[in-house]
Amino acid sequence: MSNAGKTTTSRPGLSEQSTRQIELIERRLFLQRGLSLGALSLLSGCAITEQDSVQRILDNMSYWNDRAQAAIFDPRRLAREYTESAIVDPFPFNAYYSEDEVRVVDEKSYKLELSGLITSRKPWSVAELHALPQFTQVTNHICVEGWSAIGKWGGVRFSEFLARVGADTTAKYVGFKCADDYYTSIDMATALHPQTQMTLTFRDQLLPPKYGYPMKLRMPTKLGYKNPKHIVAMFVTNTNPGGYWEDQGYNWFGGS
Ligand SMILES: Nc1nc2c(c(=O)[nH]1)N[C@H]1C(S)=C(S)[C@@H](COP(=O)(O)O)O[C@H]1N2
Ligand SMILES: [Mo]
Repeated sequence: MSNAGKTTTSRPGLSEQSTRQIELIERRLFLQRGLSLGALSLLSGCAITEQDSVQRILDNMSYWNDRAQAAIFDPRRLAREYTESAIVDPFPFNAYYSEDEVRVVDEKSYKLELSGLITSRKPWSVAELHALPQFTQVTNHICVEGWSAIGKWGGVRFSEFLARVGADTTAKYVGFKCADDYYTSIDMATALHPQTQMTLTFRDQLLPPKYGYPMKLRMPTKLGYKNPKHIVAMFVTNTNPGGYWEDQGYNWFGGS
């Protein structure tokens, strides 16, 4: 998702931030439910006119949505897997910046830092990650910008990595920091889902810089923006760490 070229129509009496949030919500409602904000105000019985009520409605809706999605998430239900003939080529690139600004991480200086509720916090090198047992999956990636694409990713089952480093899997969240300014976080049930992968390869090749070298988290049960690329640090916590787009109004759970 890139902000470039997006215009924000001003709404009388509302700050730019609220206007932007309304636009994000409208977009999501429309994509997910075919609802307009007008329809929502009829349903909720609220005239969406002033700053306070807008903020309250948005916060409550997003919180309600997180709890509802967490409650219906089935940790054993698998996202669909496809045959290799379904792989999209070229696979789309997306980030909050354009492709010529992709962060190129240097293998020699790279360390994956671990912190929070984890017993073995030793940092991991790229080679050490590649030495762990690997699996591949051909799954669909859905971006809220309006595209989806099937790709093939390989890497380490995240639940196995969490067990290996002694993560407290009774904690609520895993947070991620990336080599760019991106950050996000996920619920523990999704972290432990069998298709959640610490991804090291794309189409059987080393993960290219634009798709998140040296490591990204790939979850076919979540929307694109929940899948952090170029992960440099991860931590286990009971305090929701939010995320780059989530903190601007995108739904935190972000299930697909
Ligand atoms: N570090 C980082 N990770 C990120 C992003 C980003 O800007 N920076 N964008 C997210 C979004 S919105 C999408 S759709 C996917 C795009 O992944 P792709 O380039 O492999 O298609 O990466 C996600 N992870
Ligand atoms: Mo996205």
